[in-house]
Amino acid sequence: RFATLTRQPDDPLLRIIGQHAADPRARKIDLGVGVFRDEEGRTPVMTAVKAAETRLLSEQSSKSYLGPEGDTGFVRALAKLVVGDAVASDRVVGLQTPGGTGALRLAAELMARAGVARIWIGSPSWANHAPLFRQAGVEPAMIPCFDLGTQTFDLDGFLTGLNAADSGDAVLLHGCCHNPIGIDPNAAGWSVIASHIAERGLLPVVDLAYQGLGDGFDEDAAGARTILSTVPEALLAYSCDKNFGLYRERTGALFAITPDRDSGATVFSNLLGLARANWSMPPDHGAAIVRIILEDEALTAQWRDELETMRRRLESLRAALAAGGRIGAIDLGAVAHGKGMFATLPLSPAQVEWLRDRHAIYMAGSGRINIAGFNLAAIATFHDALRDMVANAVV
Ligand code: PLP
Ligand code: TYF
Repeated sequence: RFATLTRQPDDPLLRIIGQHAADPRARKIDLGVGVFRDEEGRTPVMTAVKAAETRLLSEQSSKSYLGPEGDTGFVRALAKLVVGDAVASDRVVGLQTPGGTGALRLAAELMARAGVARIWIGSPSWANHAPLFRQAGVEPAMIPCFDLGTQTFDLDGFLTGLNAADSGDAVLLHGCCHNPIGIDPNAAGWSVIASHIAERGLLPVVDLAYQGLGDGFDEDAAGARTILSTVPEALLAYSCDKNFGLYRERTGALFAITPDRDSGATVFSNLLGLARANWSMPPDHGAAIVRIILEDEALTAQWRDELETMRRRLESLRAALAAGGRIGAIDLGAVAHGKGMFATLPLSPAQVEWLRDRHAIYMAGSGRINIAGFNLAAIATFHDALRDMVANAVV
């Protein structure tokens, strides 16, 4: 049986972690995998998370099963925070999932069961999106809609691409801090996308994995809320893994917006059944931490404060990177248009490889950089390395 299988490539992004770790050069810079880092390059446990964990350790009285819906207090608190009053609460159902990835996977399986054949995705997108939907039986259809030279999102190109969609198809939207480009629609753009989707009877699937790391906590949910308040049905996959720094704890949720309470109950029963057949129940620890934080005013304030510090760090690093201006064909100034952790520079695979070999700068083969991997000294090194690349006519 196993002889029929062929060898699969490993995740190129996760491979960079190992390559960087094995590099003996002291000045090496890791701009690879998308995790937040502080000025010293660490990805610390947030102090609000530590405090909640301490409380959990002393107060948790049982580890007995919960159920496929996970921690309902977590789901309720998160719904309030994310959906806000964009949609009447009797039109929202949700459940805890193993991270944003688990939420997306569950969304995909629900869509497949509901007869959604295709999902339209602006390209490039997070490398896991297309395979995840395809493996669940929903065919991804890519719409190229970013210009790396000018670091802009081509709204018209995206909408034109959507004209080929059939009613009943789905559309994937990055809620904020687009991965891998860093460029989101503006408020007017979100409104246009929302009405376009509603008019054509498409199902929006919003992937919100970086709330609070872009313009601000509520600002970052504004696009998602515009979509949710415009359409009868929608899915929202949420990840707490970046904005609570929980990564390996696999903390997320899937919300469905339904036309009414009755259809919500049907959708919810399907989500519970799919979750049960996948992972039975989600891992508890991360969601318990988030619930403790969100149900406590002081801890919430502390967490929001830490998140804001992280957001500001990204903002100032991005500005410092952009201050490099034009280097050869690359206009670094344009990365100032973006927000969040990522930007994708117009670099060829050969240039990415050259920067790694010559200057110990590690980034995804696509030219995507994790801005949190910098500090001010590393940005100066990066600017110099790009100038060196241009001087050596590396293309
Ligand atoms: N969606 C996007 C756009 C992401 O960048 C990520 C990153 O990991 C995820 C979803 C998945 O998040 P999680 O680690 O919570 O599964
Ligand atoms: O894009 C990133 O870097 C993050 C982290 O298989 C990530 O989303 C990368 C690859 C992967 C899972 C998470």
